[in-house]
Amino acid sequence: MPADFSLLHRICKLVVLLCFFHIAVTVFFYVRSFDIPLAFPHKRQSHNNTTQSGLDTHTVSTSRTEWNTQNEEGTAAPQSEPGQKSVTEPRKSLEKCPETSPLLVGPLRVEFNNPVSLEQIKDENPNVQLGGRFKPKDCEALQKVAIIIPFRKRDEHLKFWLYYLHPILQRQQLEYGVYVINQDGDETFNRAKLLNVGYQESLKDKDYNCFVFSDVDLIPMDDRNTYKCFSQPRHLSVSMDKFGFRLPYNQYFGGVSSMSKGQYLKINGFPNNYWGWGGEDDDIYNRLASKGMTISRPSGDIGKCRMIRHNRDKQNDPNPQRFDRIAHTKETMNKDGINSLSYKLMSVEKLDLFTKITVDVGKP
Ligand SMILES: *[C@@H]1O[C@H](CO)[C@@H](O)[C@H](O)[C@H]1NC(C)=O
Ligand SMILES: *[C@@H]1O[C@H](CO)[C@@H](O)[C@H](O)[C@H]1NC(C)=O
Ligand SMILES: [Mn+2]
Repeated sequence: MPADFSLLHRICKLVVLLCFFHIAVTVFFYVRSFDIPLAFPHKRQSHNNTTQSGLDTHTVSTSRTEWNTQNEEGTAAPQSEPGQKSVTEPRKSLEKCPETSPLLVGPLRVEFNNPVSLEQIKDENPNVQLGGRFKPKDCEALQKVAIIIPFRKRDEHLKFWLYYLHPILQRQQLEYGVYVINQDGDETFNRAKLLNVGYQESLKDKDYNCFVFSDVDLIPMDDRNTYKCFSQPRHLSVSMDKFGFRLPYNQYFGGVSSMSKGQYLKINGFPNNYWGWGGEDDDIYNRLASKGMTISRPSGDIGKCRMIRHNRDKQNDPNPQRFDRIAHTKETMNKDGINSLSYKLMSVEKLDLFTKITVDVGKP
């Protein structure tokens, strides 16, 4: 009898212990998934050990409150056009689109298991015009956005990008064009220079007032993460699966970002001399900070995105000069940028779902 009782006692203890363990695990994962900026409140670029030179005075605010207010502000800087409504042609002028599109659906499922074809994407997006252009039918878009994608030999990724992004961008009621900037030849890749080329070439097409710079392998997981511009430069890919849905460091500006024309010109565009992987995004951050700008971001939840897994590209090894370069952004940025850009245009192809611009950017 007493033996049975002690056995029961032990089982009970075990059950209680298991319960505690379960709760602890649940709480741990709940807290972990909670939010990004609280994770590394004071470290700067520690994971790839860059040091910033003298530009540190402008810390990016990551307090929750500021993040949220910046999230809410939908107002963009790029209002260069006079806002006068034409009285003479009332039938042509549409109402402005609302600040928040009513077509948004929120979180999206994104996966890369089944390949997609250009035909299929075209059929599913009948309103996308030649060159990958779109504007809403029923209202006048608040911004004209050029989406710039630096590219070389990533056709499979591009298909997924087009498959996911065209429907999202249309639901966001943007007037937009997709520009794939293809680096010609097999020299070392130069992401930032390709972005400069995209800025310059897209403006030959239309008077865009906002530029979104996106890697080809990044797909947003929520359509409330609007691909438009804000009163401060915007970082859109804030919680990538690659980094465990966290921001790797507060100054991180890689992946997907947006800038109004004014913001872009204020920093003289991007550096042209970062050959190979890494650092160019930190240089861009230094440029922004040195001009007194801060980074606007969506919340970690809305800013979730997936990266298509891949091996490192050939001719895109880590750039050994990058640490030295980003230490001198402040001295170099005025002479190296959109004002010193030179390249050789090889071809411009207006395809069904995007405009493909092939360019020779030279070599290191
Ligand atoms: C960090 O810096 C040290 C010394 O400068 C260098 O040897 C090391 O490779 C760097 N680590 C990374 C991840 O870049
Ligand atoms: C540091 O790592 C981030 C994220 O991988 C990358 O975007 C950035 O270019 C790196 N910076 C340097 C200097 O290597
Ligand atoms: Mn990638």
